[in-house]
Amino acid sequence: MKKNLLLLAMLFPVCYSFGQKLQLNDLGYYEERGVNILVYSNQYNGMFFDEKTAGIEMIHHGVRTVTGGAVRLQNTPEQWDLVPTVVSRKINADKSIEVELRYPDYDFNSRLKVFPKDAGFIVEVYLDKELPEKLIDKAGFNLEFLPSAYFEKSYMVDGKPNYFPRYPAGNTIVKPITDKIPQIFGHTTFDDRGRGEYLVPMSLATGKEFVLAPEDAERTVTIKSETTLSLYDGRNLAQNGWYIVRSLLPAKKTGKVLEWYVEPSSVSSWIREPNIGFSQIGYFPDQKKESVIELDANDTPLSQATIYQVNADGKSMPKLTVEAKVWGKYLRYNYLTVDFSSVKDEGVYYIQYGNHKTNTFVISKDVFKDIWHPTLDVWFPVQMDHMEVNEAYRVWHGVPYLDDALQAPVNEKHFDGYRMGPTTDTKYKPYERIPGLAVGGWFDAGDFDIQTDSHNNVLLSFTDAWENFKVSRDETYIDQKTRYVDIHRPDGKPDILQQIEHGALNLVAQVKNIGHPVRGIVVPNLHQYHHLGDASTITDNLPYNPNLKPYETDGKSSGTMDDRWAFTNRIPMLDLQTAAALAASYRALKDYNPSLADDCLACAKKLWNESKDAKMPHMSGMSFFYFPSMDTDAALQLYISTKDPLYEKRFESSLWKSLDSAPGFAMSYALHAYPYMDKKFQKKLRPYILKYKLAQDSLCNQNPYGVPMSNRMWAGNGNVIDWAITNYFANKYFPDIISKEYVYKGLDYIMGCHPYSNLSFVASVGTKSKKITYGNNRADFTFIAGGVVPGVMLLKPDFLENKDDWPFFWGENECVITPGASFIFLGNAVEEMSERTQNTIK
Ligand SMILES: [Ca+2]
Ligand SMILES: [Ca+2]
Ligand SMILES: [Ca+2]
Repeated sequence: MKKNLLLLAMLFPVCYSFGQKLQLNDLGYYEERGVNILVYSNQYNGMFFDEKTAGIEMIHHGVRTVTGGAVRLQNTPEQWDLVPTVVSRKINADKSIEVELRYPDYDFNSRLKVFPKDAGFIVEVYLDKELPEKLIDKAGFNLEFLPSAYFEKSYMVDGKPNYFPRYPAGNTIVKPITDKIPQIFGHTTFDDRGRGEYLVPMSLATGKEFVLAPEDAERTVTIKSETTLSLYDGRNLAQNGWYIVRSLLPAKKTGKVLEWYVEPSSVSSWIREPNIGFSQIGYFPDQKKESVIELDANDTPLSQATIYQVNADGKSMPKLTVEAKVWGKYLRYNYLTVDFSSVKDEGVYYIQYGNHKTNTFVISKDVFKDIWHPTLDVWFPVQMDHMEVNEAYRVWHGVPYLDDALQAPVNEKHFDGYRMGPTTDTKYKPYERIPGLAVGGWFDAGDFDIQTDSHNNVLLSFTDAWENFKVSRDETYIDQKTRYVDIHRPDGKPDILQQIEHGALNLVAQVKNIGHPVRGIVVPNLHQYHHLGDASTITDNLPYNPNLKPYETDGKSSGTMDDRWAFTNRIPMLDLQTAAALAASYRALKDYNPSLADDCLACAKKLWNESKDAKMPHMSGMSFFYFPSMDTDAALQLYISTKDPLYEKRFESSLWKSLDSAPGFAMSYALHAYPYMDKKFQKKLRPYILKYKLAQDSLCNQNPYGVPMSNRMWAGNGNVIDWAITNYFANKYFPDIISKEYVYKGLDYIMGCHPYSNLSFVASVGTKSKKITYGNNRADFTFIAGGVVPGVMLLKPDFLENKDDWPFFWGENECVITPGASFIFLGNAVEEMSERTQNTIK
């Protein structure tokens, strides 16, 4: 019987389920071959609001294509539109899942009930009270479809055919703002130029039966309802919008007010392609080489894999056939490992597993030679604030933010997580100009704010790279005087020192002009914040003048409140972290830019001394994580820079305490201190390294990749890189305890041996790498070379994801400066390690 079905499936590739129905599984979602329906396994997030990772969602033949099944208040909700809170979620005895949603602003509750029926499922919406007056013609049930999953595909509405638009060009209408459901905190994503208007996208089609992608058995979804269904294109309002199918909820009705029948196609023979993980930069001859193969739960594991070598004549020869060892199950997939460490000859190779063949990779003594170049040569220059950045024929951006910055007002809750408490903690009044801030710094991520704590991390990484490896590479022209950066153009100065200078300039300006470092400097308007394009057009670059009207200018100033705000609440732990970063920068800069170096050290000491009087942090000023051992690093960096034993004493007392309570973080400080400390310190550290090794070994046995993958809402590549760096130092000083492999496997993971796909997570590094990242050019579905993405993110309960056809998931694809700087260090570290190995062999 099974054989016959298989035959049928082969004869009729568009082959719908043979009566299998969605079944509720132990993890609390509905499942059938190739289809998973999640009902609020993931909820909306109160920090970033609509992240397109919540509500009723579907994983369709291995790809998450549907999200946001919820009662929503707009045709095409944007990130900062109101999201419902989940009052309750329960699984009923009849295996239906019921969720109560609430919009507190409107005292509006609704209930969704989902249950399997026939070859699909039913969604019902219940109201216990009539729809509030203000939500009539606004509240509806929405289901969102990933545009890239439906590009170049067709749809049918009540039998009438059409195709999905590749680029948004639907109709919109203008409405008075009084009619609008307010966005969070009263902000608006739309720049109405003072006209009191907003936009409403019109539907592309309406009907009672929709069939999406009837030609593609892995993507077909049929939706039927007695209530009118409308299709919208969310990209008309926001580039990260999705295709949305929606039904309005009726006025003056209670009880069951809406019912949809949704039928996703299910290919009964479907098996996800194996994901054969390996390092896309290839392997150093003497390192361990292990491929991790990720298999569908329905796939039958093969017992072996073969490594082929590709010769100059184009012919491939099998080099090694080796056992594919069963690792076991992790989350939803099964895993095999293939160890081909014995292949050591330099050459071009690929892995063949059954009918699946990977792209090629190299084995060479030079594999680590230049992996960090794109990040330092291209990615960091493009992130440079207050500069024009040119690359050959292309201008990445003009000079931004010449109008920096104004004092942020008190009691302000900003949409990017910044907060101001009841005081400014500065001598400035709200909205008063703070002078001297239009200098240095980097765009923190895919957005364009200055985030001080990530600057501190970058300065510490860069100084580390300079001191450990004397990174003298010069491929960037950087002139602070004319605010001009030119990529691929040497200027006789080491780029890493120029970058340290650029970061330090902004931090020193903060401390000098404000008195202390600030949490961040960021645009005040939401319609500026989501900017995509040339950074120099985010503001008008003219200082704000309250005597002029909005959009009015006298040529020197303007009446438009678009200057960035400095969020100035004083945070003692940020002070200490900045003291560490500036104390370190002093050493890197002291011969290169002595006066800035002196400023760095003076600022570091000032912050350190003032921290003695510090009280508890203003919680209002914090929304990111700071670690209690922050004074450890400040004390260490000040000690290395000044050799003052006072700092050493403080460092040691703080370090050993932290090593006992939170060894993970403190270990990195201990190893950084190692070369500067005496034999007694070095001896005392040894047992901690032994303990550290045991802890890492047990941590790394928890998943098949052998690295500490994190499973939070922001994926964990930064952790993996930092872990590999700590292991680099541990190997350097305690090679008998921590082997080089603890460094290599961290790098292998970043370079492609990871779940979901086998792309390198650093854009343009390795044979195949991320082609789509959440950078400031994400609307063009492209990347900035050298950007490091966050990696695989866990969608609860068991789905790891890193999309490469949709750039807008920041938790998966947003390149941030901190891991970028760490990657430059790691690249240099493995290069140094491989040279050490070669010298030993000689
Ligand atoms: Ca930011
Ligand atoms: Ca240079
Ligand atoms: Ca301005």
